Amino acid sequence: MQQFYSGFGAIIGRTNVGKSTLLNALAGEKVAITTNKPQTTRNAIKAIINRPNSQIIFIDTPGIHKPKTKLGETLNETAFETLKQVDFVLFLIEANSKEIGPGDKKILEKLRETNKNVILVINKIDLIKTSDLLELIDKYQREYDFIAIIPISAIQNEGIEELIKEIEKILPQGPAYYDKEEYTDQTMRQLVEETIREKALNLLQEEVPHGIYIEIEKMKKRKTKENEPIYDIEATIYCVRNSHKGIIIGKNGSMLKKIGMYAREEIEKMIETKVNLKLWVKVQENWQNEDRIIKRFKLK
Ligand SMILES: Nc1nc2c(ncn2[C@@H]2O[C@H](COP(=O)(O)OP(=O)(O)OP(=O)(O)O)[C@@H](O)[C@H]2O)c(=O)[nH]1
Ligand SMILES: [Mg+2]
Repeated sequence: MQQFYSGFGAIIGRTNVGKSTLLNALAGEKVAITTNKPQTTRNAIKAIINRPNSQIIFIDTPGIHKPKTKLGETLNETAFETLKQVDFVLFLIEANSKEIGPGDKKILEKLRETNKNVILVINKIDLIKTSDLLELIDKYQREYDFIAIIPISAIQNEGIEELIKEIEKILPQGPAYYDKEEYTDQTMRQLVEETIREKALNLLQEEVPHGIYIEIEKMKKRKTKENEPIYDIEATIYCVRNSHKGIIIGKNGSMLKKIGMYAREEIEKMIETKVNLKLWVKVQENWQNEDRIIKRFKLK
């Protein structure tokens, strides 16, 4: 009988380097939301990839950054805790960075502590000339004994197959941990919350996006008069200031309408059912420091 291989791998890196974009490229599906704003990812999110002789479970993690709130500290902790639970690590950096900054130094320190198989993945090579990479590679090679160094462009799907091949070389023998049909561990509720957050993050500017979180109040399937299935979904966008609430609602409700429209379109595609989406906005000033709320971003 042919051998089967499987394993868990964490994707770690500073915020905004493209970890979630890489997760989606590896999965060939949209599993995690991605935006051009830092600190987008707030949970360790799994994507399950099935190959003929292997199953690889990738775990996307929140980006490492200098925390300003308890939420920020929790996000960093979640990322570093994930490192301990995996068989291998993809350490993601940006091709256009010149130096090893404090965030990457901290990550290298944690990698040395956990002593895992680490692949250095250099993302966003579409932004540079490949010859410029040599210096960066040299700097990182002095810091850690990586099992491989792979340049990629997650957004252009470049280098992804090479990366998977490299991972397959180090996968231990093991069973398929998840059903072939499963592509993520997120619940439908989480996927809906994240979709709304992505649309809000994309449309909002400056400090407003960092201060929001989404809560689903209601999600119920029913039949329309025409006997068609439809989901009624009600969700609240929480923000940290009254002025932010005004911005999120927008003139005559125009911003909230836009967020709702984009989110509804994507949710409908995702669950292949019509959706009636109602959004509310509420202020909860200090939620980023409240244990009751930020515990949902801790590793389970
Ligand atoms: N040019 C270029 N941009 C990329 C590439 N990969 C990701 N990006 C962009 O980088 C930004 C951040 O991407 P994310 O995938 O959200 O980054 P992340 O590391 O998950 O960020 P956090 O969740 O905040 O830690 C987005 O605007 C992406 O479109 C790439 O290969 N090339
Ligand atoms: Mg992310």
